[in-house]
Amino acid sequence: MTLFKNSRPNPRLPPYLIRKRMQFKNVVIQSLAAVDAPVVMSSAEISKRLQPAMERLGIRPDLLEEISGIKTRGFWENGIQPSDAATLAAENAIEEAGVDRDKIGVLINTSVCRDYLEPSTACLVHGNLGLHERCLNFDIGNACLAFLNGMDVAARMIERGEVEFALIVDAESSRPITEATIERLLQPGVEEEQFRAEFASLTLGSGAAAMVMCRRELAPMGHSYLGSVTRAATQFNKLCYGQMDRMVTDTRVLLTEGLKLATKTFAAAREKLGWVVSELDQFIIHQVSKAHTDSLMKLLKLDPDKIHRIYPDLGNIGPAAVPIALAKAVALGKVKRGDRVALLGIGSGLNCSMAEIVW
Ligand code: MYA
Repeated sequence: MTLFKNSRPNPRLPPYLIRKRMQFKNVVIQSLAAVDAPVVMSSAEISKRLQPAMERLGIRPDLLEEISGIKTRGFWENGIQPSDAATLAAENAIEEAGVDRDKIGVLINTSVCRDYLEPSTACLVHGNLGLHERCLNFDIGNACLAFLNGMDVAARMIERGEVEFALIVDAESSRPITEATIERLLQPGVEEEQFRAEFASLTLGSGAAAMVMCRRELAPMGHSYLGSVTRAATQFNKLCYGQMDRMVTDTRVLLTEGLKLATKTFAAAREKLGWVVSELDQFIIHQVSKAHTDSLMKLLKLDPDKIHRIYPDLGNIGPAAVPIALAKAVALGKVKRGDRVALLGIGSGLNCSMAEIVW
């Protein structure tokens, strides 16, 4: 899915930009593309495959779907690497932007999943796209938060005049970890403790996203990126850790401490970005599960109509979740031109960032 033709200038930008402390005056989002992974895997199917283990451990069969709220997630076809999916999303975003690819000055890949430990996924995507030799390319790794970090780094380079156009990409592939987790949990010696520790791995989904950002004068109809705030709580850096085939999560403490950090970061956004809950039109939240979304909504007193949920169909797609949720909210008309949109990201570590755009 690619998005939006730039058709009208942004009507709501000037008055309130004057009021607030903007970090970026010259940065816009020119295009955004989201690609769904085509192979649908339901929670019912995963639970069916895990039935012998769940029965033996006395875990109710509907737990995964009922408690997490995740009905399905996507997988890529076998053999599709993260760099392939990221390239696909990037091609869509470049086409939508209509940008000459030789003018892209930096490519940032933010995927958790990767083809190899080295080289970087960014350089595989750079090569696939045939970007210019002058185009800087690198990965940013920060768990589920990296796409927001990528946007912020790109924005700094654009604002400083170092590059005109930046491309941020992300692609996640949850098939390997889901398959490996199911196989492991079916082993005869597995106890409830291990099942609980690996439960979160079953909520992961696949997908890809790409965004072109540039200097405002190059895309006057673009969507303003205003800035972000971030907070860290790295005393909790072992609550969720993983490899391509195994992730271990303390789901309860992660939820509690994640919410505390989100509250702290939201307070920073009130202070630095001038946020008032009722004045923001849409909240694009990192998609973890029903429990996380409902708790955050209650805590920050967010209007449920202002939160677009993609986890029921797509699961937790890591750093791709925020750009994909934004793309889908735009496509559905939930985010309209001129809307003030809060991007709320959180990642294992724990790190939390919140950014504002004016669509
Ligand atoms: S890291 C990935 C993290 N992903 C997850 O943790 C997803 C899975 N977790 C969940 O869906 C919830 O936490 C669950 C608990 C459902 C687990 N294994 O009242 P409860 C049973 C098996 O305690 P809740 C990332 O994305 C329990 O026995 N079963 O449930 C980045 C009970 O069963 P029963 C389990 O606390 C960082 C039932 O569930 C487990 O509401 C994200 C209900 O129990 C388990 N491990 O949910 C940071 N645990 O009914 C966090 C419980 O039969 C962000 N059960 O007695 C937080 C803020 C959100 C966004 C912020 C944006 C800025």
